[in-house]
Amino acid sequence: MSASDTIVAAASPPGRGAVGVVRVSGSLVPEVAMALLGTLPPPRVAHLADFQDGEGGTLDQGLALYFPAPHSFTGEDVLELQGHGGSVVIDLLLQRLLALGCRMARPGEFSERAFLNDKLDLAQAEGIADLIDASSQAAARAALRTLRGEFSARVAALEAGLKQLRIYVEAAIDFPDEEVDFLSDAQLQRRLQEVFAQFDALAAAARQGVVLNEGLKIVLVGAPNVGKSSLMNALAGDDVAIVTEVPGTTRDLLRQQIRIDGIAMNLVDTAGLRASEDRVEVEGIRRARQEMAQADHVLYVIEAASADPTPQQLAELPQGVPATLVFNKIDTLGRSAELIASVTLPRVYLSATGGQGLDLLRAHLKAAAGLSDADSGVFAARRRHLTALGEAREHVDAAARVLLNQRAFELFAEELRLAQQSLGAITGTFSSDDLLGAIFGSFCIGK
Ligand SMILES: Nc1nc2c(ncn2[C@@H]2O[C@H](COP(=O)(O)OP(=O)(O)OP(=O)(O)O)[C@@H](O)[C@H]2O)c(=O)[nH]1
Ligand SMILES: [Mg+2]
Repeated sequence: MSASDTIVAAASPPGRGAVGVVRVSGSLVPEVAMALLGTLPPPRVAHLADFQDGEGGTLDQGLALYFPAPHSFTGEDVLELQGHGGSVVIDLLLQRLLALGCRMARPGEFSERAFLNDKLDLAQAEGIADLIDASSQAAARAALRTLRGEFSARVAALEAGLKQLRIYVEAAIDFPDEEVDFLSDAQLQRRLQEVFAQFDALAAAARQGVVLNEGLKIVLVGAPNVGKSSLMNALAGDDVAIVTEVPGTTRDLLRQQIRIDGIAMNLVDTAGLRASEDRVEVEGIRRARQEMAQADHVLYVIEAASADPTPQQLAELPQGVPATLVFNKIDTLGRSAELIASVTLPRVYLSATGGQGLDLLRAHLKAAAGLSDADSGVFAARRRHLTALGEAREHVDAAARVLLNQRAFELFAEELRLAQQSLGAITGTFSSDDLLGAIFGSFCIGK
């Protein structure tokens, strides 16, 4: 499969519709247009034509749009055919185009070509997929901002800041006699602080973008029988998990997506944590721990009648992941529902089966998502972007350390170079074929 192949795919969804759109991209486009339409339509003008079957017959009648390279979505010659939206009609058209030398496009291949031809960068291409997959208006608006390059522009600003810093320090390498002056230069310190502030602001914005895009991963953990599965069912409003009075009921991870005011929450129910000899249960507990470590938020469920968890029990919670203590089964105590949010480890008192306090938990989770109500300025982002930002920041951290502690200018410059490389992974300046394959492979066909 080469990028010089001419590719074709239906751009409209399968099934019946008023209009079916087929797109062709590549160097064969003029030839294909001549054979199919009997003419090469004027550039960028809707042209009504018969789609010819090559044996004197007509497959369909519709509009043809010709976008000559490089002024097209992919940057190549593109022909867009708008025919009638029936699956047989579209199939016939695709067969004809394949017979004319085109091949079927892989998922995301049009966008991939647009990326390879510098029509958009990687973050923008991901914005396209996120716009198509958007499950709320806020998510769609955020994806559009990314598609328009707002995220990329912020990354570019950060890259420019790093470059300035590097130039500044490279001057020091070139004029070693002035080393001391450079080091004592308060400006350098100030510049470093500015870069860190830029990093933090961008990471915070990107984190909101990830939440809008992918939702929050919320993992329910706790001892057996405390009511984790009951809580999962109550939040989901459905009997997704098996509930019994037998401790150790749940072994597999159970996943269910819910929405709280449009924000996706990906709930994961897990096996109760305890020392067990049972092989199946031990594996379940291992998975529960693994899942907990990757959570955006952990709900640590305990029974309202039991004492507060011991420091030893709390030590099981992963470092750096926000957690909430959920005191379940308040109905057995006749206690009223309550949310205590303004503490390091917030508490919710509720009853999963009775329903008291569930609204408090929902409100708490929504607040934990950290999305400001006015979503202005939020752009869609993905977890891989956050990872890349984190890596880049670590390199800048390391750069600052070697400079201030060891005066090692070469190491400093090297760390900055690595930081820039990490940032480049967001927009695709530095990206492996594997990464590109994974990203574009998740797109829909025809996009
Ligand atoms: N009274 C009362 N009982 C509850 C409540 N929530 C759960 N239960 C009961 O507690 C028992 C255990 O519930 P599960 O949801 O299976 O508990 P779990 O934490 O998932 O248990 P494992 O999967 O074994 O770890 C069941 O008999 C539930 O009906 C509640 O709010 N009030
Ligand atoms: Mg369970």
